[in-house]
Amino acid sequence: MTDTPYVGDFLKDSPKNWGKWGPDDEVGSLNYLTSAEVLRGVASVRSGEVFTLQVPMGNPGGDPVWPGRESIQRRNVMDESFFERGEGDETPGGAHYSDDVATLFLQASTQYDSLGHVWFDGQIWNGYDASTTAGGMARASVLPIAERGVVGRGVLLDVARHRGKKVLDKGETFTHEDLLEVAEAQGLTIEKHDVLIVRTGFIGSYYDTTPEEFYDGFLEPGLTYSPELVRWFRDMEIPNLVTDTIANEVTFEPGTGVTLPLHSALMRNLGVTFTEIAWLEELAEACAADRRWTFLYTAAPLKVVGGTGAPVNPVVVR
Ligand code: UVW
Repeated sequence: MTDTPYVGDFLKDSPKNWGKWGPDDEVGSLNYLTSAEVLRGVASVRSGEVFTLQVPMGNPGGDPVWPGRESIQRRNVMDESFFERGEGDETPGGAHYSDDVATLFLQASTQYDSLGHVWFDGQIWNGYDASTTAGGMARASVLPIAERGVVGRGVLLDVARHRGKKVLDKGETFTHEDLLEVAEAQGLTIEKHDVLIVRTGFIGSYYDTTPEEFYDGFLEPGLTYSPELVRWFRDMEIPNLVTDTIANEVTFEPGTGVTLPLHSALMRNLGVTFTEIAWLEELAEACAADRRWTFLYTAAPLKVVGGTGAPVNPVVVR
């Protein structure tokens, strides 16, 4: 027996945006990113510096993934060694080439979750029946997000730097009020429709330690649920939450032990898109160096039909 409440009871009074963008919507709060929001993002560009936010896929030391998932398995099915063995695919003109094939968890790198990724009470985003997830997402897959693309003003909230740490502790939490405190300390005003990019240092720490140490007692730092936080996301009309953690929130809600309740409260109920495992180290250094925390954020996950999520390499222009 566990005392952990059922997530549906835990969130029974939590607000929803279901129906707000019509009965067929599959991109949720990305609807807030209108052309005017794209131009607001463009207007924040000053220096033309470019940053890419994906972690490498297939790092020799492994990739940071949610326990139970695996790093990409990539192997060559054509390369010079095939030609040396006389097994190469010789073509007229004689040029050689390489080819490779990969098996991957679509959520085992920097990725967008589809809005239908997590659910309870038999309903996913916008009230679609959870049976539509069977065998491939017939509703609210990652494809509509990929087709739309995500472009707007991004703001970096460097919680780790604000707390004077290279990386937050395992299980260390913060709230929307902490984000506002970080913003104030950074001299930044979070505006409606900003893409929130939150740094904990956690993904960066994967590369500084061993997998054994990283996964020991797996408990990520991150945002923690409160009704006020959910209302703040709703009122600020936040389209996209991006973090340098695997799951964008503290692994278990500290008061109850509920696993990842913001996936349900923000993604399922409000349609906030989640971008996880973001690489933020160089971007954070640049922002801290000239104390400019706003930029153009652009991203488009791969167009995987029926996908629960898909890898992405977001591009930021400062
Ligand atoms: C889980 O699905 C557990 O996490 P994520 O949203 O990080 O893929």
